[in-house]
Amino acid sequence: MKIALINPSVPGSLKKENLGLAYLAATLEADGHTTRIVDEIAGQEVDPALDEFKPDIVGLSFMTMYAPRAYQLADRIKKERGLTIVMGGAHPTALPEEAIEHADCVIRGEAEWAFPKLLDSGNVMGIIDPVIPDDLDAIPIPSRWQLDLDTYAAAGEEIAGFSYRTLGIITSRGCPFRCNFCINSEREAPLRFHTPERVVEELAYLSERHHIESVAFYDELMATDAKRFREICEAIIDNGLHHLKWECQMHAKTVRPDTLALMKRAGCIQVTIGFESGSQRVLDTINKSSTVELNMAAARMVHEAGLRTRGCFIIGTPGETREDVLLTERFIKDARIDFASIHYVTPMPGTALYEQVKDKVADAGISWDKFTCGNPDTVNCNEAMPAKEQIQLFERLAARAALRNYTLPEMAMRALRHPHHAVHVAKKLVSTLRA
Ligand code: B12
Ligand code: SF4
Repeated sequence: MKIALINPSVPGSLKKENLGLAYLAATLEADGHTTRIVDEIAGQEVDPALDEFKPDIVGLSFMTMYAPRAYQLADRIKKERGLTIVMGGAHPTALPEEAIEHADCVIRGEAEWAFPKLLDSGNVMGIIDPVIPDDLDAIPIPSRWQLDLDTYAAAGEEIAGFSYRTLGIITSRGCPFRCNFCINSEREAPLRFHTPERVVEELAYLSERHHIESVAFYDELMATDAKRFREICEAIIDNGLHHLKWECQMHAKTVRPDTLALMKRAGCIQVTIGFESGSQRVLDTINKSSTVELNMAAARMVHEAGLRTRGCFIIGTPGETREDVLLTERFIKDARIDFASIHYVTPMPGTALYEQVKDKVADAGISWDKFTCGNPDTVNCNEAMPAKEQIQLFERLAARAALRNYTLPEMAMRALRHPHHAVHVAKKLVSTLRA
């Protein structure tokens, strides 16, 4: 069969490759099907691609913010071409009853084995809860060749003002923690790992074929199995791939000085940690499985190892007060976070937080494309502060972080590269800091 796999886009989409679709394309091809990824984010147009490829089936992959675009495409393709539509990805997995209104079939969660099996059955209908892969190395290497990797690599990753030619890789799936704003709070999927051999094979391919300077590890958390993580670092060094600069996400509990030293030797330059808040009360409310002390110690260890910290923080969780936000601001300074990413809490479908406030979300009737995690204009989840005050605190913290995140030469470099964006940011900073 011929299957078109569509990656919908919205204005302002991040230019990061959708590896989920590349994994699916690889397993479908291994099962004898012909696939074509049609990637709006890389600038490809759906209609000419479908005219040329003439698929039997169309698959759409999307997170919540892309849902309106995905539904629009699906309805139009059904009406004009009468093709069978299958949906998957974070949003259809969370809200399958909503998605099936625009599709013949929704597969929830990881679909590498389920999608080909479904096509073989000839009964492409309904909502399917698949058996997910347990042995990750058994999944073929994702068909990255079907993605416009040059566009993605060139979009790059910016670290400390420098932009590196970057592509992503996934070395594990799942997370042992259950933060209430994350889909892992509701998802049953166990932790699974690729072997270091497979990781090195993919890294070598990206380095040789796509000439990347840097790699982004898209794992939710990379060091949950400390032994395997150390083996990956050693394999990177042994295979001469430590010229690649990289960053990864860690939980404070998995940060250890000896591991950090090895990571640095293997090319790591930045560690991302979800500190979320400087208030223990907030950390407990969101089920972070960490303490302020542990988070502070982790940030210090990262600094002492000579690596940069990118800290993620969240504002507006239920019960958060002004004092809690001020503690977060204090934490960012005291922990000497190099790059602070400030997010406004958003009840993303599929999370425990969404389950808590879903009636409010339904009443508000806000379009899913507003659910970007940086947009205070969705639903206020926090009764402890008036929405207006909370948004002001969020914008002030985000503005102060933006000023701290770059040194003056780094700001100048960015302004030269993106002059229009620089003017916009400068105006926003001035108005926010004045308020
Ligand atoms: C890597 C990652 C990123 C990367 C790359 C994203 C990308 N282009 O794919 C980066 C860092 C850029 C990113 C950014 C964001 N992300 Co993100 N990200 C992830 C993460 C950790 C892993 C995704 C992944 O690659 N998994 C591995 C692959 C194999 O799985 P997959 O993509 O889900 O695909 C499988 C299935 O979903 C299914 N499937 C997928 N598509 C289709 C299609 C069909 C037809 C079928 C049948 C099946 C199917 O089969 C695939 C193979 O098994 C997930 C967490 C998670 N566990 O999903 C969050 C996650 C997807 N991200 C999320 C969010 C919110 C964001 C941001 C908004 C965060 C922010 N504030 O910046 C941005 C938005 C970016 C944008 N504007 O496009 C949420 C989405 C929640 C939701 N309800 O939509 C998640 C679930 C994390 C969370 N908070 O819980 N993200
Ligand atoms: S540690 Fe990260 S990936 Fe794991 S549940 Fe918390 S936010 Fe999600």
